[in-house]
Amino acid sequence: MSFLPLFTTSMDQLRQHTAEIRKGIREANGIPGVVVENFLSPDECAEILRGVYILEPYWRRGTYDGDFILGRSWYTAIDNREIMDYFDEAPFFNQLIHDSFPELIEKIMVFVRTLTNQEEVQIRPGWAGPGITIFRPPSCTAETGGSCHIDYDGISKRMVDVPEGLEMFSFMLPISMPEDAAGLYVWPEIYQRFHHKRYFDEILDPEGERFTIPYSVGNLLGIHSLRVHQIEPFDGDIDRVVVTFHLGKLDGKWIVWF
Ligand SMILES: O=C(O)CCC(=O)C(=O)O
Ligand SMILES: [Fe+2]
Repeated sequence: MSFLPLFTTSMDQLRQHTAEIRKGIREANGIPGVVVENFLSPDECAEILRGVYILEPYWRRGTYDGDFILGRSWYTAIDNREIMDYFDEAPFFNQLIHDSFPELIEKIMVFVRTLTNQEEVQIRPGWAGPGITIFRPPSCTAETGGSCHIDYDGISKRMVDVPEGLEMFSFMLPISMPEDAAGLYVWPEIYQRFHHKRYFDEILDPEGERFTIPYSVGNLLGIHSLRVHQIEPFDGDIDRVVVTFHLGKLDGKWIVWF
């Protein structure tokens, strides 16, 4: 198989490898993903998880029954026809998440500044920043896995269709994981190699060999946003809770959103 193994690093080592990582995860058949080990400690994850449950009254529904979001995400806004709500609620949720998890947000911003070699990286103006997804079994997502998709959230159709040079990455930071699987399937090819049925509500049917990226609580995983991927099905009764955000260079500026 021509797919390279994951690129594993730590926050201490990240600075030395930023160019290699950004180039490698952009390439078809390149690095399938980068993992920053021990991005959060088990105690930090447990503390965040407690906060997520305290904030349950603020959860919004995800795409399928049993899927929830603390914060806002563009794809659920599209799926649930809540685009106006997304922009109305983004400032509130950005503040809530910042106030509830200040160290988490600080760590994420240090990480994105380091990866991009920028002194300042902002949340995309008007948009929602990092959010927290909660997938609660039993559910469709647990049983069959997520949809097989790319993250074209908040970028133009042209960027999706002509992705050469597109620097956009999706990051997933698991803070609670079911015992039985729940990682991510990824495929070697990136999106342009696949058939495009509809711009939104894409169902992709990749042909290449699938690669499984196991999730580990506290390890941050990044993939190119246009790499085809899918949540692995999972079992048991533990919620699958993941902090998620996109990092992209749009109009020459690095920004974060979800
Ligand atoms: O939760 C995950 O592991 C990935 C979710 C995902 O693919 C997404 O939010 O676009
Ligand atoms: Fe995704």
